[in-house]
Amino acid sequence: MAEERHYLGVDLSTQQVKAAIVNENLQILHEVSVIFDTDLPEFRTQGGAIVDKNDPHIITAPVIMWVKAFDILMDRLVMTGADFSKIAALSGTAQQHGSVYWQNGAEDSLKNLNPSEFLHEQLSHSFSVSNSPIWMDSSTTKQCGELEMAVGGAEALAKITGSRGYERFTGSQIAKIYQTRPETYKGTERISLVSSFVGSLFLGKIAPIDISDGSGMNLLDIHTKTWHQPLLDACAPNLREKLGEPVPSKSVLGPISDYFVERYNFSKECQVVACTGDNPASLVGMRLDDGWLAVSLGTSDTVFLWLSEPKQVLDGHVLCNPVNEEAFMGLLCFKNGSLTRERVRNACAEGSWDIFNQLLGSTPRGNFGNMGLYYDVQEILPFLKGDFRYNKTQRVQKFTSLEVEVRACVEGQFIAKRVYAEDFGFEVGKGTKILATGGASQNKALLQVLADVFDSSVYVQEAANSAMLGSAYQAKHGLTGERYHDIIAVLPEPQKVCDPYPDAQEIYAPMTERFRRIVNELIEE
Ligand code: 5FX
Repeated sequence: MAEERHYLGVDLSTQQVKAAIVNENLQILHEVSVIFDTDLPEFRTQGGAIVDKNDPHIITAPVIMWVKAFDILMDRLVMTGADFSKIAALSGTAQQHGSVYWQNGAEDSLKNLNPSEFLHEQLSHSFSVSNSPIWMDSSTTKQCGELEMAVGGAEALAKITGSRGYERFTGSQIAKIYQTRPETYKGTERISLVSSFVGSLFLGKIAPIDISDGSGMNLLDIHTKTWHQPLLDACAPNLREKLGEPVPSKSVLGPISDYFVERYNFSKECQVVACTGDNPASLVGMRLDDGWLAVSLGTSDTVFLWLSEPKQVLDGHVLCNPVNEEAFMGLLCFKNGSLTRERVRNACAEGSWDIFNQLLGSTPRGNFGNMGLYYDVQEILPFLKGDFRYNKTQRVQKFTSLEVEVRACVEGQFIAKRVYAEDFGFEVGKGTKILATGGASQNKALLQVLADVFDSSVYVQEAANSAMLGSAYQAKHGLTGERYHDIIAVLPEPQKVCDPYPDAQEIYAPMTERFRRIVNELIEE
């Protein structure tokens, strides 16, 4: 092993697979990506996914496309001049919830890979299900009901696994495969999550599932960090053997397989650290810690919380924390993010963010008592679709001015995040800090509203590709056993961009309560 130690992180996300090599100071040395739609057009995916022609709820991705992308990814790293012999450890991350079905005999193929051939040539017969169900699939409502029933209802399932039954979660997906294709299930030697599938390719044998990504399956007891047998039984027979036992997220799984040593000149000592889901890896990449709440403002908006206790909620998810086994993380997904903000910008501000920000700045905090909820597509939190506008006293069809509409949209989106974050136990204005990431975190006018709604200072940091970088940091964390805080201490501090105004809590506390009442009424309707 050369003296200078490098770390590799790989992220198999929905639309692409990316990799970065970082040095001991976590500075990026090499970065490459392979985009499924354009680099592998023969698989005819759209955004990396295939929507079933007969049932749009069924959404999959060809597993062999992922393997082929992996071959290309490694070659692209070679082209950048990467010296694999310096990589001391690697880890991976992937879109959560998706599942990979290894055919009987697949592990033998993984153990006996010929270094002079591509992976995709050698693994083309290793999968019993050629199109893997992914997180966008929503075809398993029946199986979700069955899982909830097996433990006494949605609340009981949420208490055990951190989430009520969600269609995209892996348990119901496996149950559907067993119910609809029993012979395929029987011919399946092992089942991986997409993240542990990435680990398996590097390890040359089936890698265990880590507890953080495992908690996105509706099968893991997040308190004991072991599979919950009644839930396994409710899914399919012999599932424990097919899944293998889950491991802590920073576990060292063993040395990289000879295939990579011989083909790419990796050191024989390079260690594979357990791979995890993209949201847990993002928590690592964003350096989230106790007292912070991260808000990612993208196509969909996501809120991440560091939880010391496993708060029980019916909406949102509690996952095992990838860096601290005692802790948890809260995850809230909002489908209507940037596209909804853009729709209101186009309708009210001639499609210009400058005009949008001027309009936002010309209305007072609290918007004269007006409030709006805007959902272009079926929202998860709350479960609503459509536009809902309220003046000081009642529901209205339209607001009196464009600027009121603009502020209503932004305030409504952030108040919703506050409501669900509070349900997780987040206390606004108690010295907690907000880390804003994602495309819209460039817009300071939006961040000021975020600071006011949460009565907290807002910070930003360069967190592009936080999941991929998080997996590289996790490789170092797993290998060295150093404290997470010491590992990330070399990274630049987040920068404060806004403080809340002194009257923020006075204005937004009552609006938060009003939002809750409005949502309850709308849901009852
Ligand atoms: C989280 O629960 C999700 O379903 C998504 O964020 C996927 O992880 C995206 F890859």
